[in-house]
Amino acid sequence: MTTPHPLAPLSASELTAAAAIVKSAWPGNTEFHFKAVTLQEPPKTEVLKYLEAEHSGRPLPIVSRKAFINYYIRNSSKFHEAIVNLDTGRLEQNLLLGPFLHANGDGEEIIAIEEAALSDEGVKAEIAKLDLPEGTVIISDPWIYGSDGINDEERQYQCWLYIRDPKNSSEADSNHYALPLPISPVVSTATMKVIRIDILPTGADNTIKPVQKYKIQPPNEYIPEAQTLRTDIKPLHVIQPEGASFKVQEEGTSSVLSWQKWKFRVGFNQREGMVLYDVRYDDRTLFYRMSLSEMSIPYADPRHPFHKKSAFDLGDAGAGIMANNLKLGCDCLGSIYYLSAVLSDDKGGVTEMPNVICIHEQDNGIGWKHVNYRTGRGVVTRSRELVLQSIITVSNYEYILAFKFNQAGEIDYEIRATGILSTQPIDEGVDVPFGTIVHPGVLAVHHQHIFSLRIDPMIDGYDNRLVYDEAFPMPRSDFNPHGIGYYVKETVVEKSCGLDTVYENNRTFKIQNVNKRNPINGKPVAYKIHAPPFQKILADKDSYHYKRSEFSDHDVYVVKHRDGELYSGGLYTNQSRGGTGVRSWANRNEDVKDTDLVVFIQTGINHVPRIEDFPVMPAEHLLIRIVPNNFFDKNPALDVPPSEQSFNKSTLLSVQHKQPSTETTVGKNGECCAPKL
Ligand SMILES: [Cu+2]
Repeated sequence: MTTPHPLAPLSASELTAAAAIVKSAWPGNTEFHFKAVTLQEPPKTEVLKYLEAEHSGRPLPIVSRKAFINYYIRNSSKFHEAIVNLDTGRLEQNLLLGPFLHANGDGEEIIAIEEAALSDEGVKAEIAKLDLPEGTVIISDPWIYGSDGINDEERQYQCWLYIRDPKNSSEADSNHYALPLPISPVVSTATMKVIRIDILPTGADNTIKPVQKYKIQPPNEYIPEAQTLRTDIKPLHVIQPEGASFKVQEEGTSSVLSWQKWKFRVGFNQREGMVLYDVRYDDRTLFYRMSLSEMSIPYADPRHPFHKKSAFDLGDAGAGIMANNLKLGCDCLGSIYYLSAVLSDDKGGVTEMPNVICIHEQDNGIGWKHVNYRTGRGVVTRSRELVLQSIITVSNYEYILAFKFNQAGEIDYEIRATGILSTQPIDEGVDVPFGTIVHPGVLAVHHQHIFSLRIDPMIDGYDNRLVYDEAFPMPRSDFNPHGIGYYVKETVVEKSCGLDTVYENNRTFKIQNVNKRNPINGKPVAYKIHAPPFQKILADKDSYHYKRSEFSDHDVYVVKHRDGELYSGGLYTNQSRGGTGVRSWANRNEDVKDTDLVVFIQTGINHVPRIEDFPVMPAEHLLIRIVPNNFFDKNPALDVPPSEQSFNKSTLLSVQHKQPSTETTVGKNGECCAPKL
């Protein structure tokens, strides 16, 4: 067997070997609940040496292969963290973690929690008070419990209950979010028993009313068989008659992609899902590592128990383990290459994750164009993109996450949010300022989706700096007598910190390498960052939401690189207390100038639901752009062949009409005439 690449995710045999080594440290009858078995990425300094050798064809250094594991002794709150050396078979670390550190949920556990909630006698007694028709199906959505500092030392789930349309109970895909119930059991993961039943406030204030007969509203389904489907849409086929222009080299559990001067390695893990490593353009280094680091979804309803509702979908669940099995012709159009993955399961085995990333090219409109109006000659190129897409389902919501590369040396990270709003019951005739009624008796509470993208740069070398440009009006003077001048000033970020965009100043962040200068203008080579504006977390600074969501208060965080600091909301987000994420790292006040730094880019949506977001939400889009800035000596897409009908083979639908053709004459001495029409 060839040695795996140091950045390749653990293979099936490595996953089971790592879990077996942990198991062997305990008595034979111990039952385990594994939460994560994943690659312990080697120190960056070691990997960089490996990458240098790899790219120059020198002998590869040996980098030891390690697994990071966390697990419970099953049905207990004994949470452990272990490091296994897969080369030696040695358990290098095995720690019982202290209080307030809890693992993510997992699929098996969530199903067990649903059952625990619905089989509880107390819950059944409350449901009986609703006087539901015979045969009504109750659905439980277990939610990560959240934090409020009140009796929340133990790991638990808050379950939101719903019913399926009683007139269509056999339809398993009926939209239960249209029929929410006012009963919310809390289940302990240590005992798998209901420890409390919350009755939800359904009016405009905190009043809790005894559970009474439930008024069944009409259903609101999203499935196609419940709709009258439109019939006037004709097929649109994406055809690449000669195949795709990218190349995928699968090397065990990771793959190397080459496309249009781009080259990078793709990995996939339980927590972040898709991770890009060693991103290069035309053999120039750009990024050591790029991934979605965390997302935070704090809700606006201040009433118990909704005040704890705040999800961290990567830390609480995992973008890898929640990834969809993508389907040809549905999730991805055109000539598609799928990547599959293998992740750990809860018993120390493996879970096959087929088709978790789809790779394809797409046309993104015009790349660049100019028409010389004197000659009438237009030169135009299309912009071709390479897309790597992954879709995750986290309970009610879907996120469509994509890295897009283009021919101008640019990278876009696109987030689309879709799926179904997490709903709660509201009395008829009541309106509240912290949510929108999306269906009779159904409240969709306002919430923020705040995303944090981690960028570990190596722009033309390993020592980089973060700077920002700002534009200011020039004061009036003899030089600027008309008061119209303005200038751009650059500020270097010296210390680790959180920073914000200042729109009045057109503040623009750039990651620079001052040791590499542009040959034309002498400026440091750089990549700049454009991210959509977002409202920072609204929960106040003393709240648990704010303390836990350490990335949500700034557009950009810059910190000095430290191995293992990958997750901007901290390693363990479930019922976390804060103090372990990027805000805390930035507070170390370390030098970040011309060194190995990491940048976290935040963006988000303040999701004030609209009725059109129900019963399923049209995808909302966010685009983070990472684009070269004085990195090339001219437009790097100049060599893209011009767009021509002979290549693109478009079809004329309108009646053929003749446009006036243009003719020009250039005299032999270079003098030129006006075009003759
Ligand atoms: Cu939303």
